[in-house]
Amino acid sequence: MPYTNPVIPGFYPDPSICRNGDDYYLVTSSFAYFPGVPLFHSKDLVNWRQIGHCLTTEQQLPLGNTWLSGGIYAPTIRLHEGWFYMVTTNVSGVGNFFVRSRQPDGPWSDPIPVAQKGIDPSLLFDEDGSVYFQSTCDGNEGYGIYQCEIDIWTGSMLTESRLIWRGTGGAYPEAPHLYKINGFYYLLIAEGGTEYGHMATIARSSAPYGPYEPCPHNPILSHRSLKSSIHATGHADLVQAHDGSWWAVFLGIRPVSYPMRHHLGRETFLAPVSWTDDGWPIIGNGGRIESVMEAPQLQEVRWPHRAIRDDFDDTTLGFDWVFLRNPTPESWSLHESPGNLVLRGNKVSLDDTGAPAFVGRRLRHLSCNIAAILDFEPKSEGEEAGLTVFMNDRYHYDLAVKFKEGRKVIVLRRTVGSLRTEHTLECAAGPVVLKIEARPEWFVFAIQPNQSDVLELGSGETHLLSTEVAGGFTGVVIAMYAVCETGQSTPALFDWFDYEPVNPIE
Ligand code: 6LW
Repeated sequence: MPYTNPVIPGFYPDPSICRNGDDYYLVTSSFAYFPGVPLFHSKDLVNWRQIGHCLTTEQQLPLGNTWLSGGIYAPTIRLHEGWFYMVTTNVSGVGNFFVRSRQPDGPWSDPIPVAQKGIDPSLLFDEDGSVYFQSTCDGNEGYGIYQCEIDIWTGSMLTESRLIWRGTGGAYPEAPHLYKINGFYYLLIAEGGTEYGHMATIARSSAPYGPYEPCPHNPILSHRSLKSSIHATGHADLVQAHDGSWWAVFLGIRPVSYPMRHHLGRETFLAPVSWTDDGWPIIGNGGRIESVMEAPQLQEVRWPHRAIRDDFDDTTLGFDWVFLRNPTPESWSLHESPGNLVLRGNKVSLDDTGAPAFVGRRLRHLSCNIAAILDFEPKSEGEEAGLTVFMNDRYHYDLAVKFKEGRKVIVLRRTVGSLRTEHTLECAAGPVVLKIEARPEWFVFAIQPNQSDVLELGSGETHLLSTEVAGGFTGVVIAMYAVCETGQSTPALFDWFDYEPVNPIE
């Protein structure tokens, strides 16, 4: 039976996977969004549901005012002797650290730092009880994959960091994962950078510190020289399924078209792994993967689709909602007005690198229709609340209700680097529906004031809010937000938020 890639659409990059019996758990990077490290669960490697995050407290994930592509880089998840371990890097904080938990959906422990430098940390638990810690760094032996042994209870380094492999010569050898398979230590890494030159390469040794012999048919995964609708494949992690078959999860992108080539962000893909007679893995069809591939021969378990409408009737936010950095408690509430998400703006705007009143979810489809109803009667100059199509603090489109020169207006603002346009329109009192049509080429903005007709206000090019233009490691987040320069904020009540993919399997 076929399945469609990506298996986790939207910017969920740098996937890592582990198995517990017939349950699979997968984590991805999250940068300056909070909570951090989204955690997914599957029974068949194809259908995934988010079951939470590994980093849910400010103590686990202090983000300060870091830039949006700071914070949490690549994580790794492993299971050993009944404990789940998630190791990652807060590039804007402590550096490399891990958390542990008996249950994958937490609660996860306080952070346990590991002194070895670099990013993309990973762990191998060896049969003799040794715990090997890998990361990619520019160390005293040059740039490459370094390893040390650690005490898995305290995180202390038990040995010095030593360079174990520089890769095959591609730029940026990173994303190491070490596996013990049939007596060999297999070291899987990424090279070529996380764009169109990306690839996965592998080497093996009979000893954990090498010498590592590169696979004769590296790269075992790459689309760097292919004509394909999928590119930048790399940053892979391997897992042996409970039926004995092998699979890889990895990141990739789906460029909208040539030459604009913008994309939603780096998404999570799945591909089968085959082994050569002399014990080397191959991902996909000789390193090439497709949008549609033959699914694992596992019992399919589907999860309920996320409802189009979130009516904020629960007492907690759904797992796919994120804040921008660590939210201030007073900036949001599901209790102040039951059945509404209430945002109270603070002085931090979307152009700042702080924590505005902001609750958003990743744009996970190139074509989808978004709407939210907002009841907001601002009273102080400059106060505003609405929806933002947010790539980062220098690239975002905002559709909001604002108090400007003594009156309530609708504002459509487009911020593209140093360029900004702003159009305003008188707005009557009462709730207003804010509408965004996301399409591969355009975001189209409209409003529907209190029971009246829909009024289209304008549009903004989609490719201007993509890494190709805005840079960084994230993708677009569609968020509800509020700002209040005076600090005396008026509550902004969002009664519901709709996210409707035009083509759910897109
Ligand atoms: C990730 C590293 C990378 O840690 O980007 O370009 C970082 N390569 O593997 C963030 O995704």
